[in-house]
Amino acid sequence: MSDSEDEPTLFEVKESHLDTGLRGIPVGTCRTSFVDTIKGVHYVGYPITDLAEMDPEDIIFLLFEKRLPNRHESQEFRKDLAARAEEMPAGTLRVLESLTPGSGHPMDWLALGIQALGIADTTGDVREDGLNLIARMPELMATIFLLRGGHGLPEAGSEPGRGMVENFVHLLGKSGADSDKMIRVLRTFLVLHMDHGGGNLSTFSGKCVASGKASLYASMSSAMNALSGPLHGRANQSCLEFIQRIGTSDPEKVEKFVRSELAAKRPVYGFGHAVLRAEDPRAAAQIALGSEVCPDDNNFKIVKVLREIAPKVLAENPKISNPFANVDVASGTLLHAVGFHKPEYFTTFFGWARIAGISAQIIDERRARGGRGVPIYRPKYIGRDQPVQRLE
Ligand code: NMX
Ligand code: MLT
Repeated sequence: MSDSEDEPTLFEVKESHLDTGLRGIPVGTCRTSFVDTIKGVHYVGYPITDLAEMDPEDIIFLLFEKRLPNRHESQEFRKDLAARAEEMPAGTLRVLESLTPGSGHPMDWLALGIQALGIADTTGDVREDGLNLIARMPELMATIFLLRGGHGLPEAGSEPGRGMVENFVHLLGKSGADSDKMIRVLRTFLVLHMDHGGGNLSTFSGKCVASGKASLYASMSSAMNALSGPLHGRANQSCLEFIQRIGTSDPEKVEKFVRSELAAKRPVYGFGHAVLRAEDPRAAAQIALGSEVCPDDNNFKIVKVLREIAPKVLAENPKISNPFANVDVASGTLLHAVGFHKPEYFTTFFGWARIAGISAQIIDERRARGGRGVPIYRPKYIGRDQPVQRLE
């Protein structure tokens, strides 16, 4: 690659940028979304809060096609997804059934389930594979929830025509008023979590793996493993556990708790961000939804107090770049309030959502350079503390 003198300099890499997790260093372009440090994520130019109440299927169409569907396209897209959600491959089910109920983290089951689906299903065309995986996610998710919980395979037959979230809730065997709230919260959860630019850890990891021309399923399985860490996707689990440990919405006690966590060198989950420098609009959207679906929930009351107090305490430490609430501050509380009582499952919802954005970005990267794809990722690491030496 040759440098041209009239090209603008986007970023000057200094010694101090080394070993900072590539923080702020531009590495490529993204067509599905961008993150404004103050206004948060925009999907194909739309601020996330404008989209929060829309059908998840329409947002997947947006990320894939770079425009919202008209009514006819929306219906056809839903039919296409439903047609792709045919019976789960028997081999995938056997792999999941061979795991011991209750053991391992649900994110491990998800990464493994995706990899097992890939063994049965890979076509080699990343767009086809992405859409097939998206279509199968409701049944894969329900299968993981039920098998891991020791309940066997879903008894209700899959009905993909209901819609993705609706089918998942149906497969779990839920119905009536309780399932309506679950559906309401999950639909918004999926839309809010689908994409967050190209540099978040799970998306970046998935795209790295895909750049070596690995399959969509292998790339996505890697992305799910990247998402599983508590500083990234698993913060939604840790945040609810944190809130449950606080146990009170008394502001003084909440402040004391936050200070004691910091003193113990533990993260204050649900706060801080690598890129954002204001409260995440996805946090505000979920708190607004909580005021509608679970205003009297104890955890939700704690979230509201924490949202006010934690930023003030975190801001006392000048090292912390962003003391404000992030996407994970209320998501676990909402999931818990509508009936998902085991926090360890929460990150699988994040993963389910993110599959749409990561697939769309992998497809875009494969189409680059006239279909040759973005070259294999290969950043430079500078050797340190290893003078050349020879064997005696
Ligand atoms: N609680 C305690 N310490 C924090 C927090 C926080 N919420 N936020 C930042 N810090 C620390 C951070 O660990 C770092 O310490 P050190 O120099 O010892 O490594 C220092 O402040 C500077 O960090 P920043 O530059 O502000 O943030 P960075 O980009 O390194 O990390 C997060 C971003 C999101 C990993 C960090 O804010 C964090 O650990 N937050 C709590 C966990 C969380 O909620 N993660 C979810 C993020 C969203 N997601 O879903 O991915
Ligand atoms: C995300 O949605 O992936 C998180 O906010 C983390 C990030 O963008 O780095």
